[in-house]
Amino acid sequence: MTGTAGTTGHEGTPPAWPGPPGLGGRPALDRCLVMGVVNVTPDSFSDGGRWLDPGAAVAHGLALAAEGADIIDVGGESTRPGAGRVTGAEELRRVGPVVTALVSAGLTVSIDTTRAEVAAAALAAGAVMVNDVSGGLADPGMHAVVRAASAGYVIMHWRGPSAVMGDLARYTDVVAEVCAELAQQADAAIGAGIDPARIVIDPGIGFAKRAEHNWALLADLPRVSRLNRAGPGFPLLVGASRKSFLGRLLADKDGQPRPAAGRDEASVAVAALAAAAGAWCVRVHAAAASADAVRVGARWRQAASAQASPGAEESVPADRGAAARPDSGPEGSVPVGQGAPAQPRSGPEGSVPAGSGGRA
Ligand code: PMM
Repeated sequence: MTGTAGTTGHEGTPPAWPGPPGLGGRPALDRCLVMGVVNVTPDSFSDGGRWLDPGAAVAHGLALAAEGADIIDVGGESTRPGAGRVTGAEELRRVGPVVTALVSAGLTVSIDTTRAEVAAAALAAGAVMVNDVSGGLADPGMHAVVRAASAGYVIMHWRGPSAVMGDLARYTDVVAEVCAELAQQADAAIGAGIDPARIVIDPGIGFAKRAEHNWALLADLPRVSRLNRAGPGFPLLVGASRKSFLGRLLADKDGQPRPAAGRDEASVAVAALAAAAGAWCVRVHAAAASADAVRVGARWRQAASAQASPGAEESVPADRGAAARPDSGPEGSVPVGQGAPAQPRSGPEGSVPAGSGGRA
């Protein structure tokens, strides 16, 4: 596991999470973080039931961490387009033992849920962050749970449940509209008493988005991070891994989209570009390659920054995460998500991504 594993806050210590740098909790790394996905579900689009068995899910979480994931995101309900709901009891039955085991192993765990009761149980078991793909819109009890635990809170852009989200992918200016709607979600969380320093935002790649919407958002990550407003924005999480807009981009000569299992290289490319654009974290299935990719992104960003202000490169601190990866070089890495010279808190300045092509 990386240097972010460790104290979980469930034994009377203050909750610690790999928060955005300087925003409380343990020190953050000087690079984009890697969040490894553990879907304890029979029907997720990306891994279709491979980790439904609790033992297999725990082993997978441990493997992702060993490969370099900084955070392990455990979910018990599929959000694939068209998916129906499972009950809260079933969701909890799936994720409970997995969260407990991964926390006991010293990993930093987030809980991927839209339900307050599931979030509360996972936080009580030692998870330190709630990843709510509805960003507080699905369960009116979620904000109180996050606030009470002083947990990290990923607020994703969300227009409605998976069963209907395809019909909600209508935008005139997708970046402006996603920013405005995310700002409302963030403002509601802050209004409910959640510490803004605990908030991470996510444009929700593939959620009520068509391929062109996803690409437009990826190409404008700095503006998304700032929520299209002046001043510093929020740390940004990007979850593009294995989603169908990548399958369409990589379609075969007959126009058949590349299946999810063949999308990892493209997902890694997005991770590198998102890291270079200043993302705080990428949510991925392929942890090892993504861990390399975010280091490339950080170094790229550092070089760009040094060129913009000569002399800055020498003063950039070394990647504190390097110790956990023996093959990580000692070269300095630019703080991403907060400390990059051009961004006072999280606003990634140097956007790189481009492209076109939905999980959509
Ligand atoms: N995507 C999925 C599930 N959870 N959480 C966040 N914050 N962002 C995402 O983009 C996101 C998510 C769906 O992907 P999966 O089936 O591979 O878990």
